[in-house]
Amino acid sequence: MSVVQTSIGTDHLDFSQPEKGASLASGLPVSVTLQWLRDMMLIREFEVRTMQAYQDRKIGGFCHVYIGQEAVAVGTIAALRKEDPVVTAYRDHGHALARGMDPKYCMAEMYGRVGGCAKGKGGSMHMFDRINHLYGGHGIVGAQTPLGAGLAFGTKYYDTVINGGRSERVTLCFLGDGALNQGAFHEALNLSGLLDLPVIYIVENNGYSMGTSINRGTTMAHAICEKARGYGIRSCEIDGMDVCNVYDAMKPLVDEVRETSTPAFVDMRTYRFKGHSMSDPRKYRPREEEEVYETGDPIGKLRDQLLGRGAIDDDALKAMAKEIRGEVRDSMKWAEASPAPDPAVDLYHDVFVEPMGPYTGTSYPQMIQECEGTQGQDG
Ligand SMILES: Cc1ncc(C[n+]2csc(CCOP(=O)(O)OP(=O)(O)O)c2C)c(N)n1
Ligand SMILES: [Mg+2]
Repeated sequence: MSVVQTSIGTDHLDFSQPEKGASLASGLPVSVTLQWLRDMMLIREFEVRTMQAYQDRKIGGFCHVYIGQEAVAVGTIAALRKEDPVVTAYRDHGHALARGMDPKYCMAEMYGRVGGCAKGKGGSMHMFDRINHLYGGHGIVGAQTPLGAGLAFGTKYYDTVINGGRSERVTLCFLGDGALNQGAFHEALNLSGLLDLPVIYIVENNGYSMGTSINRGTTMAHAICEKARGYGIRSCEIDGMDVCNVYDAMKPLVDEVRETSTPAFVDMRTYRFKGHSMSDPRKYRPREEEEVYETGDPIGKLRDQLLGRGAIDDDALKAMAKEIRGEVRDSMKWAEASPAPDPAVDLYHDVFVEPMGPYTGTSYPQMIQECEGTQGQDG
């Protein structure tokens, strides 16, 4: 299988002749790039307010914000079709918003309220949105990698065997660099290579797994694509701090995976600006290192590029920021107003499977057979 070569950095972007309204990402109108700026700003504002709500004890449990990594979710998901499945780890608010989840469902989920996307039973790490084909949010490191393989197997089976056509969909399976050392990840890669599954494993390589730097905890940290090569899976490195670069590298890769129905692997270089979780004082890395990455803030970069080209001006930018602040504020109001789940009603519902279905097809689970005649009771 071929190794896809992609450009790293922004060298391919020519700023020598700023042109009003000129597109920054190949083949796309500038309105799309403006929408990416808005999407990234929404995620940033959402996460800033999430941190405040956590400190105010309105959000409990584990909570990991996506600040610094916004270009990854926005640029990769932009390369997908609506019906392509997405699955990710626990740092998942950005993926949910980029995939199209209404911020109010995302915020209420973190507040543990019934107005959340999982009726408040999943929390920060378990964003789920079937309509937008987001299949979690997973708290166990690496647990989503076999699910990525399974989703790709499922779509390919459906498209080719049940529908008798071509394999049409591409699954994006995001993971952190810490998941590279999980057995499940290697099993998923092996099966994906073996069965030619249309899935792209995107390692959001932010250099740290909690407080452990990738160099200390992972072999071949300088060239993790080699791990994919061992499974015959093509791979590439992408600068994940520039949304246009992410899109420009991802779009041909997604198209190729869709066309060939074979897997791929991406070492997406990024950086989380905040701690691992809300309880991390981040003493394991020097402030100077953080400052270097902060100067490459993906939002600031795109904003300056668009301003420089006259695609947006300060007033329009301020109006955009104001609108986003209102949207996030509304999401918090929605979360506040939404009731907590009622244990008597919600404790046993949606936890595994509704005993009476809806269930179609030839497999008829044992528990459903056992529940026959007990309609209305919980299993
Ligand atoms: C199987 C498993 N082992 C350990 C943990 C504890 N844990 C939670 S997050 C984390 C670090 C993962 O880092 P990485 O995959 O790089 O993701 P990032 O936080 O950088 O996004 C660990 C070890 C866990 N959730 N699951
Ligand atoms: Mg990491």
